[in-house]
Amino acid sequence: MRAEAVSRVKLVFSLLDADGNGYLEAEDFDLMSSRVTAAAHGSGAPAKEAMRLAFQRYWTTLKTELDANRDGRVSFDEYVGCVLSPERFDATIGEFAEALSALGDPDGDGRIERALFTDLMLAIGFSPANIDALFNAFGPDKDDRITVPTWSEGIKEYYAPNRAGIPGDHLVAGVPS
Ligand SMILES: [Ca+2]
Ligand SMILES: [Ca+2]
Repeated sequence: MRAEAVSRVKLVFSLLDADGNGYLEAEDFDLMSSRVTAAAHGSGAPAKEAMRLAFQRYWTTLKTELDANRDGRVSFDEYVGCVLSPERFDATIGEFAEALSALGDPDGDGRIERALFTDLMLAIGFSPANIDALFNAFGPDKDDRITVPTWSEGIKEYYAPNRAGIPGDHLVAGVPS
């Protein structure tokens, strides 16, 4: 497992842990799900519902895989072990990536504008400069748009334990760990 991959998921853990108590709980996912769907301008109810279900599955997978003592919470060490294990997390993150990238393309033309991408990523909690750097690394077209698969694949790659030097690393740059 690469240090870069650990840094990437450490950042996501800190963003998901909305109340900052050092553990992920069901409430953290409810809160994040509400924030992201509220930022999904132009998306219809089915796309938002798919996002809500994807957040729910993200949490259910963690809980099922990790919470052996059923105390309803997941620590960072437990989290890393699960999300950076493709055999445990691939299907879950795949569904999540499809749902989130779909919110970026409410008009269904397959392209995602920077403004909406930024709003969705701000809702998750990433910083503006990091979001911009990531969008640039995705190679936007002349109209400053990226494709839906570019984002979706980028999300899955973010959780790949052995990848480094990828666009997703721009989200971590300059963030205190
Ligand atoms: Ca928490
Ligand atoms: Ca579009």
